Amino acid sequence: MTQDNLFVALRASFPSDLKTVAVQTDEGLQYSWLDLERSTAMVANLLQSLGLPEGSRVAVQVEKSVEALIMYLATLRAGYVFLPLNTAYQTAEIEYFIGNAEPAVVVCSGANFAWVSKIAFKAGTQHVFTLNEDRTGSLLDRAALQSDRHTPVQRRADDLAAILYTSGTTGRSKGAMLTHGNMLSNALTLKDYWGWEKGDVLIHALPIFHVHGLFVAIHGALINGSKMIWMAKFDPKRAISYMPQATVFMGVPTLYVRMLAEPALDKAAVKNMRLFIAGSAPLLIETFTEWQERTGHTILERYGMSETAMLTSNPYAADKRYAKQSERRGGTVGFPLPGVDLRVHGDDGQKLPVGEIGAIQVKGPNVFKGYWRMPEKTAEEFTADGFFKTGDVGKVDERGYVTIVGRSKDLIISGGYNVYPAEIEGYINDMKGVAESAVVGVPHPDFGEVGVAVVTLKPGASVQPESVLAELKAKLANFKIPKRCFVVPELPRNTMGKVQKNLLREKYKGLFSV
Ligand code: MCA
Ligand code: AMP
Repeated sequence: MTQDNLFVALRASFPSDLKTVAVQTDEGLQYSWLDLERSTAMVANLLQSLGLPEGSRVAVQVEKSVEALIMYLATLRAGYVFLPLNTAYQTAEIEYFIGNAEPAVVVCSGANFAWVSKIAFKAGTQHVFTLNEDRTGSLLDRAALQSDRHTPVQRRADDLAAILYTSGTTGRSKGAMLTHGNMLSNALTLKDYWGWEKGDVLIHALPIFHVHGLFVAIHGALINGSKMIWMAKFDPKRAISYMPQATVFMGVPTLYVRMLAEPALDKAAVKNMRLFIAGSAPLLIETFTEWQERTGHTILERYGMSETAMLTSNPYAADKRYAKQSERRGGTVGFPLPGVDLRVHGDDGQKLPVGEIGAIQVKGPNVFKGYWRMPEKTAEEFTADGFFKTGDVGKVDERGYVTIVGRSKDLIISGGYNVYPAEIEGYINDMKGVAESAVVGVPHPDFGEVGVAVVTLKPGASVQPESVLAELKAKLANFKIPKRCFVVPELPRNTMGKVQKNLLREKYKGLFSV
């Protein structure tokens, strides 16, 4: 049997001198490649000592730290399935994910241990560890007793490596099952496509609960043996101050908008930088152009999903093997990556001619295995000939550049985080006195797009918009809370009785005057 464990491929790319720095933190701590090798061995040994069943899920809801990165790598190394959870998630959200995934191990912060462990034990989890930002907690205490030698567990390319929950248009989250093969193929493709070179240093500024920060950024650096400057939390001033020591930056558009607001961002500050990459949400052409003017660098925009990792990318440079063009075109997401088959289909299922707008469908070694324990949902999202329906609407021009023009799924992308209106509406509709609600996305200068809730009441009821938002805040992750709420007499409907969200979007589009 071949050894396809992703960790082994990442480990094989570590530099030959393991004593050099692999990760440098905001606090000035330095972790060598040897530290990563040994600490992941210790945590992997701890996991293996628990006698967990094959395919066990390891759910982790902790703040970003190098130890959280070690936890991820150790889970791969030990052959288990990593399940990252955003630290903004609250009780109801965690209850759903843990209940659905039934992890054998849960890792949370000490501060959340009481409520998280209660949920976990109820769901049958046997082991709950703590891991804090200051490198304390039972996980590291227990791992410290383990050997720092460990042989990575044998995995096949088709074995699960991670489950990433992505909300559904019905409001119920689905766990996207990604394999070792999915992630390794994507990492190798991007290493080549983005021209990673010896000596590259990545500023890691994103959270590590989602594809962008966890896979694209971490795998990108590790598979190139590149050092990471590890920011526990994004701060535009600090990010700019790291640029003289770095060469690559990856961010959601909001990070670029925030750095542009800093006077320190100029050509001198980015002199050492090789590449700026953006994704997870549409990059406004204004941001793209302003960045070009201020820094002399052209942001490379790419497009992906939790279910597929990266799908398309603007070119790094002219390369005859891949792209016909070397130009990074603002407003487009570039070309399908090598190995990715991307097509645009019409409503009746036929392939559309060049330039026409339709549903984006994809196929490739990076496309996930299906939704965790949802075979019907999985079947619905694939075409008969094996293409995954992305839910994004776009077109491909005559030169092959892909442009995303919208989404068929009702989704708001706020600061790079996905917010599903159906989930929020469900909570609002359950509130006392509320008849119904509609949550729509409107433009926002910082987050790109934010949610606005429009609510109607039951006859005789009196509910204040502030109390709707306060009640939501008590239940849901903070980034999902609509930024404004309006109580109105009725929602606009079409002749079929369907709420016309487009009219609401139009009505409220100037609220945050972009
Ligand atoms: C924070 N807030 C937000 C968001 N983030 N509101 C809307 N959208 C957001 N994204 C609100 C909080 O609710 C809070 O409000 C206030 O801002 C301050 O919170 P704080 O956590 O301090 O905010 P921040 O540190 O300024 O965070 C902004 C951020 C963060 C750095 C842009 O949202 C972020 O890291 N976004 C990146 C997300 C990401 O990595 N996405 C990749 C997904 P209040 O005080 O009222 O409570 S992967 C993906 O999409 C695909 C696969 C792909 O292609 O990559
Ligand atoms: P997620 O569910 O977090 O994986 O989000 C994936 C979605 O983010 C995609 O289906 C797109 O709608 C959106 N997305 C990612 N990158 C881009 C981009 N560069 N431009 C526009 N939308 C994007």
